[in-house]
Amino acid sequence: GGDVDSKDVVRNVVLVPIATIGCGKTTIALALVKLFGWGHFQNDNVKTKKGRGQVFADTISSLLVTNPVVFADRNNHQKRERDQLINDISKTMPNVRFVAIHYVHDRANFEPIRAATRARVLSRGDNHQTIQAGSKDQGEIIEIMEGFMHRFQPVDTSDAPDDHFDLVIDIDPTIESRENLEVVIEKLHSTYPGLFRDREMPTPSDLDAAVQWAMEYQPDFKMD
Ligand code: IDP
Repeated sequence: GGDVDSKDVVRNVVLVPIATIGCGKTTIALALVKLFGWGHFQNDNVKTKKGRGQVFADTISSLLVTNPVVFADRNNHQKRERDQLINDISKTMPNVRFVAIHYVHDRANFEPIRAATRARVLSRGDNHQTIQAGSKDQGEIIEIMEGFMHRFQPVDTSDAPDDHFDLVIDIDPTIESRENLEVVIEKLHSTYPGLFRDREMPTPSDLDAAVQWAMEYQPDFKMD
C-alpha cells in the first residue's frame, strides 16, 4: 500500500513467491541477486524451531533497510503463510509493496507440473534447500512434493490476504527459469521503473549468465 505512485517506488518492495517445491524460486531469486544486488532470504536458513514465521518475516524486514527489493524465499503456497508474512512485515514496515510471483498451478495442469518439478528436484541430488535428494528415497521426496501440490491455494486478489498484493506476476512452473526470470523483470520494470533507475537493463546474455550461475550455486545450509 501507501500513497506513493507505483512509478515513484524506489525501495521497500518484497517479492513473495507462491509455489511448490522445484518450481525454480531459488533459481530466480539468486539470478535477481546476481543481476541487481537485491536481498534474498531462504526459509530453511531460519535455524530456530519456535516462531519460524516471525523470524522469517523479521529477517525480510531487516533486509529492506539495506536492499530496495527483497525476495522472501519460501513456498507461501497457503493463504495462511501469505497472511502471516504480509502482516508481520507490515507491522514494522508500513509502506511495503508486496509483489506475488505466482507460479500458476491449475488443477488441469498438475501432471505437467509434476513432471517438470520432479525432474528438476530428482536430477539435482543434494542441490536443494528443502530436500537433499541424496539423503531421501525418491518415493519420500515425491510424497513431500505432493503435499505442497495438494495444499496449494492459488492467488485470489478478490479477498484477504491476497488483496494486499500490489502486483501479481503469473509465471509457469513448467517452463525454463530463464523465461520466467525475463517475465518477472519485465513486469517489475514496467510497474516500478524507479527500481531500475540509473542502471542499464540486463541484456539477454546477462540473463542467460545469471540463470546459469544460479543453477550452479550450492546452498550452504543443510537440514538433517
Ligand atoms: P525451488 O526453490 O522452487 O524449490 P529451485 O531450487 O530453484 O526450485 O530449482 C529446483 C532445481 O531445479 C534446482 O536444482 C535448480 O538448479 C533446477 N532448475 C531451476 N530452474 C531450472 C531450469 O530452467 N532448467 C533446469 N533446471 C532448473
